[in-house]
Amino acid sequence: MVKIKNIVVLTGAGISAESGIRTFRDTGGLWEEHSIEKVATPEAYAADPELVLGFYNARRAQLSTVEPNPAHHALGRLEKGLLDGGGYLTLVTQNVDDLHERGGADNVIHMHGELLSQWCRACDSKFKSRDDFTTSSVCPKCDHIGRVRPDIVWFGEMPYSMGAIETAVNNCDLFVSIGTSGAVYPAAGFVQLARGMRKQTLEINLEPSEGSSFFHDSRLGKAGELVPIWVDEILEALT
Ligand code: BV8
Repeated sequence: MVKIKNIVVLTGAGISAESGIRTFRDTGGLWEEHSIEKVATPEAYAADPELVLGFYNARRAQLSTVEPNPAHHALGRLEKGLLDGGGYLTLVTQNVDDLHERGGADNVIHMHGELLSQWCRACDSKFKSRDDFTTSSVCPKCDHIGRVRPDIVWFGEMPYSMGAIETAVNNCDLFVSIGTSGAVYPAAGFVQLARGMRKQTLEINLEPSEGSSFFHDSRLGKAGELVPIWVDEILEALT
């Protein structure tokens, strides 16, 4: 049997649900209260920037009230354990929170951007900030007023690091999807990419995702309970 040393993990909102961050499409999810077209597209930002900035200000402010859960900590442990064993974890998240980093993961690909990062459209620089932003906010790099937008990949925009993600899938022994509904592309298509490259695939989710039938294996339940168990299995098999 091939030893599993290189792993790509894709996470979605479900992994942060037990930390108290709302998911998007579940009952009570964010998209029940906010329309995607009004808050998560470049057109929405052009039409009503204050509304969009307010939506992201509130979610950014929430970050200081939540903590990583056992699933985030387990992936931090997996990153270190694989490195010690001569392998590598590529942790790709669709989440814009910082809970993976606070759970101990050092190399996280935020393919849909980050709440704590801002992007000045005047000078094209990106900078970290916990502040609220308005249409009067000033870029700390170029002093332009009103050109700072959330560093978030909205619908219709190209997700980040697609080349690096494809390379990582190509080089992995196992692709694992955790806490995502499989409703948003291109992330939802990674499992098919992995299958096309003849990789093993595993889904860990509360319920079968939209792409569930593409996975070799599926573990259903809470990420906070299942992910630490799965990580222990992987690290034990490495020794
Ligand atoms: C692009 C902003 C071109 C950040 C987000 C028609 C068909 C196919 C595709 C399209 C189409 N029309 C348009 C598209 C493209 C579009 C798309 O996919 N639309 C869908 C809706 C049809 N995609 C795009 O526009 C993307 N860009 O395609 O560019 C391109 C790209 C590559 C190559 C060539 C061309 C840009 C997408 C970025 C969207 N940005 N939001 C923000 O505000 O947060 S999407 C939003 O959805 C979040 O980022 C989120 O991460 C993402 C995915 O959602 P999930 O994480 O899966 O969350 P969800 O609530 O859905 O599910 C939670 C799951 O967790 C559930 O299954 C639940 O059971 C489970 N769960 C709950 N609790 C737990 C749990 N599991 C375990 N434990 C628990 N405790």
